[in-house]
Amino acid sequence: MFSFFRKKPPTPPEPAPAAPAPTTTAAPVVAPQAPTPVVAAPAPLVVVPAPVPVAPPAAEPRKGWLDKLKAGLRKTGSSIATVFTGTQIDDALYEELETALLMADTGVKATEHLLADLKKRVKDSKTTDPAAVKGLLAESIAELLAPLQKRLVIGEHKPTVIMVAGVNGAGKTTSIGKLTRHLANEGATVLLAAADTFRAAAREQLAVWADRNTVEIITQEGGDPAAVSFDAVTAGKARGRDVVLVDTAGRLPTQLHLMEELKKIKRVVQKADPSSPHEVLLVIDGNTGQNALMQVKAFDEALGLTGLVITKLDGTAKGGVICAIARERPVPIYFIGVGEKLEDLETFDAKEFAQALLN
Ligand SMILES: Nc1nc2c(ncn2[C@@H]2O[C@H](COP(=O)(O)OP(=O)(O)O)[C@@H](O)[C@H]2O)c(=O)[nH]1
Ligand SMILES: [Mg+2]
Repeated sequence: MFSFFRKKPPTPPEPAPAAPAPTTTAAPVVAPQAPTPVVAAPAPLVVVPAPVPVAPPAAEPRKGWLDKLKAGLRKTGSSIATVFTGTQIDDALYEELETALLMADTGVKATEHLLADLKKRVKDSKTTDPAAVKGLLAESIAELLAPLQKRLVIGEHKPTVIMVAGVNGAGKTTSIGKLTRHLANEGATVLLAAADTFRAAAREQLAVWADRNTVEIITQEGGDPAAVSFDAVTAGKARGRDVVLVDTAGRLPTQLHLMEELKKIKRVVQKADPSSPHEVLLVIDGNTGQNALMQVKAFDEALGLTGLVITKLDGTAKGGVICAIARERPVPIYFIGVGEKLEDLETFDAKEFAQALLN
């Protein structure tokens, strides 16, 4: 297993906050309850920077991942790559490339940018070989995507509160499950808030993914999602958990009352911990195409997104939308998913993605 997160050494303890007023009378269900230690560990007097490797220590897992990513992006990339199989670099090549990029949901603005940038690169390199142009395009895409490459940091706040939003079926719960396992494997204690209170199955789905020994779930069937989130953050603080992950119900940005509900969750979480939520993630289905950009804009305006998780990049023909996001609403991509298994979620690497796309 390779490191997924960047851990910051804990900050010195803050003064104890005043106990917040409960927002709900119904008691939350806590399941399963981890045994409470009899004696709490004393806070370290000297803070030593945690020697956690940021770079993946093993090359092998990353290679396996890269193969999966390449296979997943084949549908998006193959039509772009065929543009470079001819013998000449001419207007026809650029026109074909424009069409291929647009078909891959790269969007007009990012397509225009990539074409102009590529022409400049071709001119500067003085190449006459179409195959070399493919390499230049990969460089151009990698440069466009570079600002989106960012690591999720945990350990700066205790708990690090991460709110997760998105439309129905985007892969929120699955991604939270995968993240939870990775966090637990790295020794972080996780508390999940099942704020998708509409569906009983949502909690069970989370529980299946969670490592039952190290993960607790705060849930309340049919309850108020904001109240559940409040209880989870309060419990996370009281129990000294490293991360609180808030799973919310799916919603479309056009469902204004549901977007208001999300804003309320964020406000109420802030009451439980004024520095939180530390991360607000939007999970996007990689097959969504141009609509993904609209989702990023709408959720960003409502919540102020700090990061994205792009799922289902296995077999999508619309992977170009990441370029559109980079050009028009550059919210960092923390993770990308290429399947339903635990190992099918990885950190986003701009260069790797660009190369996988054009391979
Ligand atoms: N192929 C594929 N399926 C995924 C991926 N991530 C999630 N899924 C599937 O998408 C479906 C919806 O996921 P879920 O987490 O319930 O979505 P939610 O409604 O946003 O919580 C499930 O069948 C998942 O197994 C992925 O990266 N690739
Ligand atoms: Mg869900």
